[in-house]
Amino acid sequence: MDPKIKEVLDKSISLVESSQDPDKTYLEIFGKSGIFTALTAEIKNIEPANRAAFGRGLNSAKSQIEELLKKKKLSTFNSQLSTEFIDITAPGKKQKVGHLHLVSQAIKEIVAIFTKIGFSLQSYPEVDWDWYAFDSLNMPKNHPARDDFETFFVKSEKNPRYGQQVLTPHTSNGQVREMERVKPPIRMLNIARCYRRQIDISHTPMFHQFEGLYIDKNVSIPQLKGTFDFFTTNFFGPKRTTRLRPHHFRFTEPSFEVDVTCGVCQGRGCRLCKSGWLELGGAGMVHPNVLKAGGIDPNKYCGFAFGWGIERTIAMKTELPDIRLFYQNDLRFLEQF
Ligand code: FA5
Repeated sequence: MDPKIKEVLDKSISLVESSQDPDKTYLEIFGKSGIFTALTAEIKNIEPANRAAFGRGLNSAKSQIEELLKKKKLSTFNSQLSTEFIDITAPGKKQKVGHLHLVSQAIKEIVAIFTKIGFSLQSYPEVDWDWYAFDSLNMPKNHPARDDFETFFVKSEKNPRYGQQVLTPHTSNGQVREMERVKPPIRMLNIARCYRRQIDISHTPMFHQFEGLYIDKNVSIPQLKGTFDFFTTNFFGPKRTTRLRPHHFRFTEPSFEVDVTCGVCQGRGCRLCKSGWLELGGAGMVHPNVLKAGGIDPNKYCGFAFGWGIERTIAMKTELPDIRLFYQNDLRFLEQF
């Protein structure tokens, strides 16, 4: 063995043997300014003919030192174990387990209820064309909902047929898309995020809606009412019921707003609801122009549609005073559900 290598090897062995801290000793030998590292740099000064033998000598010395360090580390660890007290009966640290956000929990529940009566969940774009969000739904160009103080428009090339792109302000954009996808009978449930320029205790700029669409022959308003009562009793409990109030939407005729009896006063009237009823969302019989836009003959088929806000629906079940709480990411609130 080259005398220089032998010298460094001997020095390293004595460093390891007297070491109290093997990790520190490793650095003294192999670290940036370690004795072995300095020796390795010597290789360029060795005669070319002797370099290979010098290299082999370095490798063999390195393995010997590493092996010694490994043994030293183990023996140091064992002696620490024998002097330190470890209570092996102490309970382990519990990992915090999260859970689904309450909106996701409600979505699962809503899907399960509507699946029981034959609705199937579909998914449609949340950035969609003007055509699907407005025009195909019988909404004229000058409709107030199409103003940019109400809807978020996306900077995009105008499509000659489909117009501009918008962040969907409601899930009704799925209606004509579903009519294009399948022929009647249709029983669609579309759940998605919606976006509007609104924020206060009952409005958030991003919220969720669930949209139902049922198209077949001879669909009637009592079927619409029956569907709401089925949902309400399953979601809110057997004591709650719904009522339809006349309203106006461009894409349904007749149109309604759907109210559910207040959970606090069971419909008698209280401080929260005032009248005994709370508004759930919009609904109505699909307008013939919407059926035509979806390629369905309104003389053969008819149907109903409804669109409700999920955050408000949850707020009505849990009596939450402010739906902005859903999106403040405050664990003290979220952990309660
Ligand atoms: C609509 O969006 C219609 N597309 C509903 C519809 C569908 C009617 C099919 C007829 C047929 P409206 O703008 O009223 O309607 O919204 C429906 C529900 O969405 C509201 O009752 C409310 O529950 C919820 N909602 C609306 N805006 C917000 C918001 N900014 N934050 C939270 N929830 C909202």
